[in-house]
Amino acid sequence: MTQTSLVHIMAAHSPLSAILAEEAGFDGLWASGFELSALYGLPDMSLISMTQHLDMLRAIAGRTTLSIVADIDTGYGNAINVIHAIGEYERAGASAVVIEDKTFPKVTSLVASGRQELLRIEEFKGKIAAAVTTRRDPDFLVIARTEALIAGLGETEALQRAQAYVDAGADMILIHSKKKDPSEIESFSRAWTGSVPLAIVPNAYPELNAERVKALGNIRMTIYGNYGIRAAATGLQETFRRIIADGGVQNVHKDILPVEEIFRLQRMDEIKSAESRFLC
Ligand code: SPV
Ligand code: MG
Repeated sequence: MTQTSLVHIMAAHSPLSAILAEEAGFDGLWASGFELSALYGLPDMSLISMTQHLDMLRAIAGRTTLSIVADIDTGYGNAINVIHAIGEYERAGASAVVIEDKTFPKVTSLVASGRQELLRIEEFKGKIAAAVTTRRDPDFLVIARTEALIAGLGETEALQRAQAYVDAGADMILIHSKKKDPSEIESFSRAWTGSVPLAIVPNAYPELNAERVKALGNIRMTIYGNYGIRAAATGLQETFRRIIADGGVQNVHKDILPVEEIFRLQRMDEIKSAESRFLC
């Protein structure tokens, strides 16, 4: 397969983070389960409900023109739950879903000694086939994510699962690794001869940049999976600590966005012109 393009997808945990991602020039958004869980102060372990995730996705879709890739974890249950979820996510404004082959409830992939249990291949194939059969828009992407490397089952199992999921109708394979360098991903990519492209989430191996990804030739999507919430938490943590240390906001105010910039991001100008037009 020859590389045609690489899309850069930024995680969004709120409409504001989505607006900032769009302005920065990303190609699309990742409605990340990890980021939304963290926003609620919770670990990413199937604690956030589908309704909570959908509500945020709808709010994001209302404030951006970017396509949204929905991280629907395990699909909230079995193939029947997936059928329900696909209808909901398509209606909510997602352009794609990623479903992972872990058991429900899942444990976040990158945590040390996480309990990583995978579904039987046949059962997960049923979930992918259910998603593909349910979608209304043929361009709505069903991306199958295998956690075989995360579970320590090795490349042969990961390749076997990925091919089985393509056979079930998956449009793309997301291959994830928690190794601290990209060797597992690069090796998988070189070994992959399947008919669909790959997606990756270089959280544990950030040195796998666009240039290296393009050189591999079959990765079409890079998802920046936890950078939004980490950047936001960095800003909040530093600012809050400074205010306590300084005994006020007299220093910190110069180093954060002015309120006028927040007005711009809120599109206050549109409201002002509507006020002068319609508030008679
Ligand atoms: C997410 O952002 O929710 C992901 C990526 O699924 S990771 O947290 O690295 O598993
Ligand atoms: Mg996730």
